[in-house]
Amino acid sequence: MKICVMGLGYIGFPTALLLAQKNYVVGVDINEKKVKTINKGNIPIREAGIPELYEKVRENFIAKNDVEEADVFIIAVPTPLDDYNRIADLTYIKKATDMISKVLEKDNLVVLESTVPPTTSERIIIPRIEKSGIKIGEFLYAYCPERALPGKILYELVNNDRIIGGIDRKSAEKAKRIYSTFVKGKIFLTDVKTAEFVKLIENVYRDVNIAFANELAKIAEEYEINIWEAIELANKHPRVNILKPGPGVGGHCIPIDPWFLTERALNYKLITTSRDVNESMSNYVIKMIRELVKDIKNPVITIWGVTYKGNVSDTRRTPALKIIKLCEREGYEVRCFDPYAEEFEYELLSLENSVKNSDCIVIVADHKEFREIEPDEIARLMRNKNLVDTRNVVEHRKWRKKGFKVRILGVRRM
Ligand code: SAJ
Repeated sequence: MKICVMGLGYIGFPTALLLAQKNYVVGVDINEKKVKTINKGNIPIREAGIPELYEKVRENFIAKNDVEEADVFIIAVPTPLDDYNRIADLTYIKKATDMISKVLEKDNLVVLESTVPPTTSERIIIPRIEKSGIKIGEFLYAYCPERALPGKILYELVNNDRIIGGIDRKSAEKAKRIYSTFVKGKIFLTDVKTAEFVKLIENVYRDVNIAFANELAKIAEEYEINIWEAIELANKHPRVNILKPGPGVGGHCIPIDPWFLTERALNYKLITTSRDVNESMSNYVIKMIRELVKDIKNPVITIWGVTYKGNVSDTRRTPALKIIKLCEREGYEVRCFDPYAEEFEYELLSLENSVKNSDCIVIVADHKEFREIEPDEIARLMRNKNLVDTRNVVEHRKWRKKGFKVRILGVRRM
């Protein structure tokens, strides 16, 4: 089977390689530099197992800037949020659809993987493809969302169960045959609109439950309870799984997908209120910092971890950015250190330079490396020894023994 995968991002590229194990795959991306880099064997994605898989399948895979005839087309391009209007930006999907329409033939299968508001396939994508003169039914269409966790993408693309929504039974079955060439998890079939809806509610479930944990953290501080201990104990209940509080919700999915779900809905309240709770966490973190440095002239604040979550290099929609900008609004000087981030709006310093003469370290992303840092070497370099831990990452007793004032999100006591 010849397959064109449109979009060689953190999902499209691994998916193309997995398909290339049993098919001939043309990976299509409008970014010429990315195409050249990939064909030279330089892998643009830092995910375990990708370089090895590329070496294994490179005979069956090539990256190109333009689409060509194929049996199957898979669209895995980004769907950003139009922040001002809070609606999905379908520009990239429409561009990919128009490229496919130029070469589409009867009996081809078109698969959409990108996250979209429910009914987008039937209202927008399929009619756009039909402008090619080939009507739905003459070509097949399915919606196959991914659910791979950044940091474990290859493993999860293979082992997670998968939902496939077909515009008709024939489309669903053909898409299932294609994905069965690499998916070891179970594959469940449904219709297109339900599959679009399922993808969104998986992520909105997470946003709402993170908001619940964040609200509990604030309430626990009022009662002077340690929220981390309380959640751990509550989760001993066989049917309770409260998530973790944090400085906010980042990444290019969880903070966005709620708006895709509500875009054409009328009856919602909890979903957008949860968004407000999660967005309010950066303000809460600023209050924690302000309390610690209020008697210091021209405080220097050190941000450890600028990625959107621990142990990944992605900084898209990271809560760290808003915290940094709010620190600057307070008149603080800000310095950043992150062992994973490759590019960021602010200069990324070495660990040592990030804390030299600093007055307060703020842990924002929960990188595992922060747990190993010895406080005594840090204490010697700092001007004032304050630590705000928004992720309950470090061993606080060790830091307090070295003279640090430690403020943990969800724990009132210093
Ligand atoms: N976060 C918390 N507390 C938690 C869990 C997460 O504050 O208990 C924060 C993280 O720090 C991060 C944000 O939420 O800033 C999102 O992180 P995440 O791990 O919840 O989600 P992603 O964006 O890395 O991946 C999610 C996953 N969806 C679900 O777990 C339901 C993944 O399976 C999806 O494939 C991915 O979104 C996507 O691309 O849709």
